[in-house]
Parts: sequence; C-alpha cells; structure tokens
Amino acid sequence: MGNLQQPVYLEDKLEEVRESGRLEYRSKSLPTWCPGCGYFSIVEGVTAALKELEIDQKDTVVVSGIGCASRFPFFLNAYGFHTLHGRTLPVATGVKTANRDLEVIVVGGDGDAFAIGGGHIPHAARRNVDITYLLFDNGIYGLTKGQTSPTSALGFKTSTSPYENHDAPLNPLMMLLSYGASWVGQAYAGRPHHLSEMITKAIGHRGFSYLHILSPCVTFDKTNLTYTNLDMQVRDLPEDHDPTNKMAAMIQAEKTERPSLGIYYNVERPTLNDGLDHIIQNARHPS
Ligand SMILES: Cc1ncc(C[n+]2csc(CCOP(=O)(O)OP(=O)(O)O)c2C)c(N)n1
Ligand code: SF4
Ligand SMILES: [Mg+2]
Repeated sequence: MGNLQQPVYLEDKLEEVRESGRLEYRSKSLPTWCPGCGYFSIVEGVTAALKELEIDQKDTVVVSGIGCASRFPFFLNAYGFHTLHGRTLPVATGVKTANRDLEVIVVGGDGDAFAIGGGHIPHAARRNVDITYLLFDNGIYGLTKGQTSPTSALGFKTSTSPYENHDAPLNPLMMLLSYGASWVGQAYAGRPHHLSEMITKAIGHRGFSYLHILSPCVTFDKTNLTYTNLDMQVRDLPEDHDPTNKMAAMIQAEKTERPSLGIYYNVERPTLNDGLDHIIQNARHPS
C-alpha cells in the first residue's frame, strides 16, 4: 500500500522533522488520507511520543482494525497488524500477553471501536491490559463514504440518516471510565502539541490507557466536527481536576457540549500480565 517514497513534508518542515529524530519512525508509504484530515496530526504525535520515550521501532507494534483510521500502521516504521473490522483488542491482547516487552498501540475509528468492536472494549479495560488505545473519533464512517456512526451527533444528516440522526450518541469517555480503564484522556487533532503530549503520557502509562482523539472528517462531515466548530468548543479540564477521582472524571465526561481536553483519570493497578504471573506462580507452588 502507498508509494515507496520519502514521507511528504514541506522542505523546512522536513528538516525540522529530520533533526527531531522522528523521521526514522515514519515509513516510506505516503498517507492516503484526504488533505486536511485530522489523522495526519496523530501520525506526528505518535512518532514524537515514540522518540520522546525512546521506544525502538523493533519493540513497537501498532494494531488497527478497518477504516481510514486503521490505515495508520502503514505510515509508521514499526511492526503493524491491520486486523479485521472491530477486532483490534483481542489481537493486541494476544500480542502483549505473548511478549510483554513490546509496546502495543491500538488505533481505530469510532465505528470500528463502538459499533462492531464494542463488545471487546470492556474486557480489555477491566483486565487492564498494558496497551494504549488511540481512538480516532470523527463521528462518522469515513472509509465507507460517510455513514452515521455510534458517536454521530443528534440531527446529523448522512446517507444512512437522510432525515437526521435520532439515535443518541454514545459517550465513550463515560463508558471507558465505567469499564475500568486505568488511564482515560481526551485530545484534539487541531491542537497537535497537546495531542503529542497526551499520546506520550498514554503510552507511558502502565496499564490500559484510552486516549479519545477528536478529529474532523473534512470530506464527509461538513456540519458538525469541523475545525471551526471544534476550535470554539474544546477547552482544557479545570486546573484543579483530580485525575484519581473517578466521579470527578465522570462529571467532566458528561459535559459533552464543551469537550474538555486532558487527563480525566489516571490510577495504577495490577495489569493482565501481573495477574497471569500470579496464576503461574500459584500453579507452580500451590499452597
Ligand atoms: C465485517 C465488516 N463489516 C463492515 C465493513 C465495512 N466498513 C469498513 S470501514 C467501516 C467503518 C469505518 O468507520 P470508522 O471505524 O469510524 O473509521 P473511519 O473510516 O471513520 O476512520 C465499515 C462499516 C467491513 N470492512 N468489515
Ligand atoms: S474520508 Fe474523512 S476520515 Fe477518511 S481520510 Fe478523508 S477526511 Fe480523513
Ligand atoms: Mg470514524
């Protein structure tokens, strides 16, 4: 997929990216996303995070489902697994369980995650699998040319809701908090520096980290998630927000009209691999 060429950057940007050391994390496949798609900032954010955390390409695995978002592994110079629609988390759980030294990053869209893949999320979260889930939310099915998704706004018109969407959208932050994710945050593709910091923190977390990334689909959504609308809506979490307080995180997650960016929740608890170690220990030395 893609042409084997240098990633496309403007000449001065290319120099900046090369000097930052991030270029080594970019593959030579040219992104096939539409010009202006928010997903480009996420590639930049992930390469910056990997560089910052000094994670080797050979130790990085990016697992994706199906959708525009799920083309992501092709654009990174790391191991990648383009799985089936909605089936990222079982694959990623298997990868991390088989080799815990790998840094496992899952990427996918709102349809991949919360429609066909919705049944897998609670279990990866409650098991606290030590992986990072980057959810690209454009509130639409992008790849299949703009149908209503589980996060589409009320009143949204698409080919599958020509008389306006009447299905209440899901609240993914609230869901992940109640599922038991140990790190939950929100970022916006239109704020690339903050996005990159949040990706770094999410990857640095030991346990299941979920980063919800608001990212406009500039081709099929002309009404809701545009940069202009989002620039006016998004704000930072209050400075005194306590990320160890789940109820406080839920109160913020409910404020969907003005989405807040930042770390909603962050606690340490045993991971799936910790639990498996315990089982192995008990099996070897039964009391
Ligand atoms: C089993 C299966 N069902 C349906 C599809 C068709 N399909 C491909 S991508 C997609 C949804 C993509 O939307 P999203 O996950 O939000 O990603 P985006 O394209 O918006 O990044 C669908 C329904 C498929 N490929 N496989
Ligand atoms: S269709 Fe939308 S989500 Fe897909 S690449 Fe184009 S702008 Fe991005
Ligand atoms: Mg989508």
